[in-house]
Amino acid sequence: MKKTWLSFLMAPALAFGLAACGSDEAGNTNEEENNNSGGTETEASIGEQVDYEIIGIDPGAGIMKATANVLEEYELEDWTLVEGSGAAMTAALKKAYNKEEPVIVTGWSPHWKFSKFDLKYLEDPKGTYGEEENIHSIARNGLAEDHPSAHQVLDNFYWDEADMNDVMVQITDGEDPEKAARAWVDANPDKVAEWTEGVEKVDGDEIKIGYVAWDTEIASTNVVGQVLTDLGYDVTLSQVEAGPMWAGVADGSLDAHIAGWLPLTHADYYSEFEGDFEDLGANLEGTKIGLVVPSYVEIDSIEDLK
Ligand code: PBE
Repeated sequence: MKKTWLSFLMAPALAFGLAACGSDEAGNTNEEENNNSGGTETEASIGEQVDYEIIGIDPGAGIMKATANVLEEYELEDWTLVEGSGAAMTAALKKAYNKEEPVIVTGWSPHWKFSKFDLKYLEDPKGTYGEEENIHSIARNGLAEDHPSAHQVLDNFYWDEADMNDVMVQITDGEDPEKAARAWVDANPDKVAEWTEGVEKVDGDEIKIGYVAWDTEIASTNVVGQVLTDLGYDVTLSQVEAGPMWAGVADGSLDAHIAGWLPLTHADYYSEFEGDFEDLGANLEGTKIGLVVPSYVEIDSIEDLK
């Protein structure tokens, strides 16, 4: 009986290519992970396994700065935060996941990766990444006067994680972002009606919305783009980096963005341009950022990277 239980416990560890426990007396059902957290003669530390690399995204993203702070606060001098893009990060995650290899990425929620892969956030006992936050819609000053209908829709726009996930998953499964957004808008007339209630139609007025190629923002921006198009706007979705997105709304070259992660992730951009934009408040609540690993990676906390 005991043997059976032990082999049951051991099977996943072996299947994932992690080192086996050192000896049989580890078999009393508790804390098998202690055998795998580095230090045994056969097991490389998590740092060695991933070359002390954390797979990051575009350098302008708030999560990159937050992660640099994390490396400092937790004294992880040996580690490198690798710059790339949201797409490169998910590609690296997918590649490692399919081979059941360890990988550490900068991750955020909502995100389709949590519905496609079995993942976990590493605990952040120092709270460096901050608490849950919200995504805000940010308009240029004067938008309310120049394009009241668009301003009203942006102000009304509000959805939840499940909505956003619907669109993100479709895109991940290969759907064109515009078509995925169209399908969501067509399938959710009640929600769209809440954003457009009493809003007057226009006749081809041009509106330019900035966004960064983060999966979350590709989804939300395309949805709002479809809604504005239906109201008669000639909509341009302009893909930029995070800094130029905030700067563009502040200098008026963009009419709006709906990608303000606040109060923490974009705190620097917010204070840099404060006064030069209108904060229309949250369009989605309860976001999170942090370090994300596949569940089979046998560490649980950022402190385990030490
Ligand atoms: N993100 C997604 C962004 C905000 C949206 C968490 C990658 C960032 O870090 O700035």
